[in-house]
Amino acid sequence: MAKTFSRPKCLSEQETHYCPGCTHGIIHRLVAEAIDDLQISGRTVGIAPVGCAVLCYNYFTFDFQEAAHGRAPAMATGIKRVRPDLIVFTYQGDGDLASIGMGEIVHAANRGEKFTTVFVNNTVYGMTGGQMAPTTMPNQKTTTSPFGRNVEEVGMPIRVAELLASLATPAYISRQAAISPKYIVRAKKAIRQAFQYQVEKRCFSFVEVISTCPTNWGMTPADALKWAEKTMIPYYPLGDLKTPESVKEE
Ligand SMILES: Cc1ncc(C[n+]2csc(CCOP(=O)(O)OP(=O)(O)O)c2C)c(N)n1
Repeated sequence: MAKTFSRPKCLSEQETHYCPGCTHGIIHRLVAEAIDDLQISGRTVGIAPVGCAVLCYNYFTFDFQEAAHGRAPAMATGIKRVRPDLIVFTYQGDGDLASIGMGEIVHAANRGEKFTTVFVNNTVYGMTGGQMAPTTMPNQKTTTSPFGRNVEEVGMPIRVAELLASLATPAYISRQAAISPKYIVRAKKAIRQAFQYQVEKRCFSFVEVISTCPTNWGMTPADALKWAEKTMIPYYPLGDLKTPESVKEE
């Protein structure tokens, strides 16, 4: 029988610690496939976040550096500026990137730093027990919004991709989803494209990936996928928000 699928070279054999139904593992795979495909593993450095993906350096075979909570863009800036020959990316959750680290990502994007960010939006702080994040949906129950996110008190969820796409400098801003095969195929293309732009020195490049957290959402993995599609995608529309071509047309 023909083998149609195998483990990307950039993924280690280590089993992940993620909960059943979590999409971090899928997104790791898409990153690994992109790095394999572009043949850049020997010069790639990832910056791990503080969050559920804190141990992601165990799952990739290329180099990784751990950053303080939300500070991955600062570390990526330093590494890339000192070693512009390296391919540098940050991998960050919504608590890490859109809460404590919001200032870091906005300024790195606006400076046009020559690295790539993979932003995993699962609407909660997964690692610490499912607290409300800037991306939590209106009326969504979390451990710190037990009656649902009250938008009168805390405002509407932040659309990070749109916010960064409003800046003049970044080259590539995209939002994708890892919640069903049809979306994953597109997410794979966008993540590869984001790294390709970095290889071509066209940056800042950024891909938000709509994700799930069945454990903290209190749902089965199957229900979490359905909820993400029904509730998140209408508010967080998918597709490229900004490309180097769209910048030229402005
Ligand atoms: C300075 C600092 N503040 C707070 C924390 C606690 N903390 C650890 S992970 C985390 C949030 C992680 O959520 P997210 O970035 O959405 O990633 P996920 O776990 O959902 O993948 C927080 C607040 C910390 N480790 N360091």
